[in-house]
Amino acid sequence: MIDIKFYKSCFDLQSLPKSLNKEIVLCGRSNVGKSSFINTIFGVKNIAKTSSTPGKTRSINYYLVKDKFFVVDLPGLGYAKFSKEDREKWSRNIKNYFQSRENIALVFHLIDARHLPTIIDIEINNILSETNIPYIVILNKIDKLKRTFWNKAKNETLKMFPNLSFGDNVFIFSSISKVGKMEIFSILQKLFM
Ligand SMILES: Nc1nc2c(ncn2[C@@H]2O[C@H](COP(=O)(O)OP(=O)(O)OP(=O)(O)O)[C@@H](O)[C@H]2O)c(=O)[nH]1
Ligand SMILES: [Mg+2]
Repeated sequence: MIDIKFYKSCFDLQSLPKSLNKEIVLCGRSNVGKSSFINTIFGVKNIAKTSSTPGKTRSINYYLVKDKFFVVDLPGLGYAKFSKEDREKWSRNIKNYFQSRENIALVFHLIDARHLPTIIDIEINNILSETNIPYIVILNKIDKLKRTFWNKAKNETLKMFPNLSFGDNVFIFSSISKVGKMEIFSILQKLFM
């Protein structure tokens, strides 16, 4: 188990902690498994609260790892009912976040491996590719796909985001089967630990 502590929850961009530490940021649609990803990677049971109801994480939650770097769980956009206005507001906030935080070292963008990237995913990818922040796309919940469909999921993602490459900045992952955990963990280890 890695030394990880809850640090702070913020409900607006004004109350963010000073960006003293390097940050790893989790983003993606609501319910895609961001909070579970944190628990899985750091080998903790439920430090990041998860829920089968979309919209569990409503605040920006900071976790401090080894007293050295932040892991940041961004709220996802609830996928059931959202208006164009909701999406625009959410997208502005996310953009603001990425542009204003100086110490973001890496962003994980989680996508549901079972579906084509959604409009929200395309939006996130656009925002990220306009910044200089390194980011990794995670095809999550791969346990829900039969192995024979894994290549299809990878290829469809790469078709939509041709600037990315598998094994470099695209990985498959599952919090259930732990596929991909070692690969991601070793990336983090090289960067931070
Ligand atoms: N099968 C499967 N289920 C998963 C996986 N990761 C998360 N889940 C489930 O998906 C649901 C949502 O997980 P969360 O980790 O709460 O998702 P989130 O992205 O943090 O959601 P919000 O906080 O609402 O944005 C929960 O029921 C999890 O148990 C996975 O890899 N495989
Ligand atoms: Mg969450």
